[in-house]
Amino acid sequence: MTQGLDEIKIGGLGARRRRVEDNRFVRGRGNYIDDIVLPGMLHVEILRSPLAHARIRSIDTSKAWDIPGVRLVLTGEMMATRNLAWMPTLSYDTQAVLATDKVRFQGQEVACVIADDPYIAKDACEAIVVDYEPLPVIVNPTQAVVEGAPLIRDDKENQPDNVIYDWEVGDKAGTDRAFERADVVSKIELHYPRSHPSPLECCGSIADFDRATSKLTVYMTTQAPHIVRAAVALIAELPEHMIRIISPDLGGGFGNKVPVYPGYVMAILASILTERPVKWVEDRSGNLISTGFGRDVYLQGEMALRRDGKILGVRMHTDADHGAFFGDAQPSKFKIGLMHSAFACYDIPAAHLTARGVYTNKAPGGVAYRCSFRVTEAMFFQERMVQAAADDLGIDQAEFRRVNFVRDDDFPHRTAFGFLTDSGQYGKCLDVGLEAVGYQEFLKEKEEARKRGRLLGIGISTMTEPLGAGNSREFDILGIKMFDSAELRVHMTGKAILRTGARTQGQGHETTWAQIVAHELGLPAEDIVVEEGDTDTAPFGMGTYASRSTPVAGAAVSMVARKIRAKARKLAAHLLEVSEEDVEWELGRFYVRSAPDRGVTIQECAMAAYSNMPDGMEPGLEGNAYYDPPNLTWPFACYIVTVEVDPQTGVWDVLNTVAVDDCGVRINPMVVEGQIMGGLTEAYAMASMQFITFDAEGNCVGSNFMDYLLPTAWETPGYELHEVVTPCPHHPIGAKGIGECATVGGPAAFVNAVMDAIKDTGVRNVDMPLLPDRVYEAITQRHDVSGAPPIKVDE
Ligand code: MCN
Ligand code: CUN
Repeated sequence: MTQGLDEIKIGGLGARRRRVEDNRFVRGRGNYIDDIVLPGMLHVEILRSPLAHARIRSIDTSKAWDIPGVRLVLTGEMMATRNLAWMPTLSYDTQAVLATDKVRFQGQEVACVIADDPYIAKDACEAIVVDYEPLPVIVNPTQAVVEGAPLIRDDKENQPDNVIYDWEVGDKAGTDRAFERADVVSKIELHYPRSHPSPLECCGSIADFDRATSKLTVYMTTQAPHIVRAAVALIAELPEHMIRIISPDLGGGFGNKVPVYPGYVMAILASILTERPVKWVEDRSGNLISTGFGRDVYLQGEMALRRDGKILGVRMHTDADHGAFFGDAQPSKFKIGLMHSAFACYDIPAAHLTARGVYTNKAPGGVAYRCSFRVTEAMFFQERMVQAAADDLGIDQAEFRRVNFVRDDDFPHRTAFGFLTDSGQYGKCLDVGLEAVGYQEFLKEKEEARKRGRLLGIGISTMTEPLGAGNSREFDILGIKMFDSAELRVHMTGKAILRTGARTQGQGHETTWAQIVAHELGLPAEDIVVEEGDTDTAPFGMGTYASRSTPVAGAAVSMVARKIRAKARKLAAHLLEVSEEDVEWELGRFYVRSAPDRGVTIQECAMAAYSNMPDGMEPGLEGNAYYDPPNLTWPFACYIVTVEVDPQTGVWDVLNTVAVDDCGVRINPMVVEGQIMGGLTEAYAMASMQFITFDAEGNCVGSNFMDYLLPTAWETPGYELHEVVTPCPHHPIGAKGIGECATVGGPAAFVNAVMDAIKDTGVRNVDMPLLPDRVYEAITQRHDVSGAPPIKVDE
């Protein structure tokens, strides 16, 4: 008879446990960067460039210095004396901290003021006089490569043009042959517009250099505190043990808090120079205009098709607009990130991708916003291409996908671009989705409606995406390998503290990691406190992005708990006076195999570790684990959206959204569902309303929440969620990542639905956001509508 614990009751794997961090968040008791006030703290404000491209003739800061309360005014020239005017980026480029020679995008940092309060600093910024000589501006890749285009990066040697890279992957010859054999070739051109993570909390930091101890403590809104410490140690050559990075509660990250921004560097230098703590908190326009954006990629896609629906080959060419500095925060050796994860869920004989990256006069960024390093673009392009191909063949879009899916018995599967996928039930997910949305009935309803002049549409998006960078063989940042870690300390009363190298930004790690420990050790989840984000206390880890926490740090949590259980087993054998081989485990308890009633709880083992250990055993019950995943995890998703488009106005309403997600074993189904709903909302926002672009002068249009809209509960459609569980074969508890799936796969479902509704017009594409006027133009003018900048502004 078992006496093991009920796993759900103790908050283990699968429990819909309420998020413990919400105890403070919903009460307004979070501890965010702006809540932290240190004695004697000064404040930084940044002066930003009004022009997108201009030579700096001179900067006069004298009036700013005269304002009472101003402690320091920094310019690029002064940063240069400390060798800090430029900083390296994670993509082996350089980025200006404060401009010296030229400004290269609107909003670029030109000078900063450090003062007693932020208002004085702001006023003083306005007293700085900068003499600019305007230069011609580039806002899209076409302009960047025309003959005679102005050279943006004239600071660099060996950079004769605006091209950052030309890169390719796949089998060119095989793909060419596939196109020769094709019955039908389907083509489409798309632009995935610039989009912005816009977490509710903007970026900020407090640098606190203590001259007496030589210790530099930096509180900072970062998703990856250890990488920042490593970067400061390796690049600024400060001793690593004298640097402490603390990432306090984060008000969302969504990728925006991965890059290192000039403001952080300014605050650090200012603190060293003034010997006072220095705080920098960014305002909303500063965030939208200058920090890491997502996408801004163009696609020319082609598919070679057999008449019966089989895909024979895929050709993709992408042009990526990186802005003025190549600052992609991505750890792979692939120039265009994981773009070539496209088509991983389809069984395709040959594929070839070429990618070009260019400099433009826009803020740098490129791989931030719930993206897993350009997987968002990859899956959007993939699913838009798939729908166009099904239409070109006149085949049902669901059937077309089914015909081409990798089959359940075909794993592990090597994709046409070389990734190894390991598990999934793609057809089943699609079936669940079609059933839930009432596919056949909807098609009939759509036909009926059409006869009465109403435009209904249905969009499908199915995809498997690579989540969880590393492994360390293929992924590194500045040479540091992509593994992660966990450290577990079980106290004598059986309560415990767990620390990991990840950094939650709202994903719920404080709740879910405790559930993994509960699953492995039978300690109730509420007895485990989880702490992340302080480099002085947390074990080394690469942080949270690319939905890598569960695949990597989460796996480390399992592994460290198993180490603890192995030691506890020895303690149990000692307490039960039997040999270790005679001890069995059930959740929360060891017992004697031949006498199951004789047992000890995990808590009794913990007490023994401090009070009654066997001779020769090291006291205490704690350990750590570093986990290097053998592969990425490959969750699968099927999103289906139905819409009605008003032909009189171009306004479209979502009728129904069905999501079927397979992220393997779910640690906390409620947290997973929250991730999916949030992700779908971001997908809907990008597809329908989020507008940030540039005019011909390089003015950023939409760097405020009047234009760049965040959907509230009022606009957000309802979602119907379903699940399929295909455990990950190489993860200790079978989990796959989920944090980005719906943002990655969602947009194509919304756009496909609208395009399906207006298919009769012959329009192949309207670029996101599908604003009513764009849809209206497409319907009435019967042509594609591009969203590529520059936009025309009224005279
Ligand atoms: N989870 C689970 N079962 C699984 C997979 C995940 O219960 N099979 C839980 C995890 O325990 C975790 C959450 O779901 O609590 C997300 O896990 P995971 O997929 O591992 O993603 P990360 O924790 O690494 O989060 C990163 C991911 C990214 S890259 C972006 S961008 C994003 C996202 O998470 N930013 C977010 N979701 C966000 N959600 C919030 N609230 N705020 C952000 O800034
Ligand atoms: Cu690309 S955004 Mo998330 O990986 O932090």
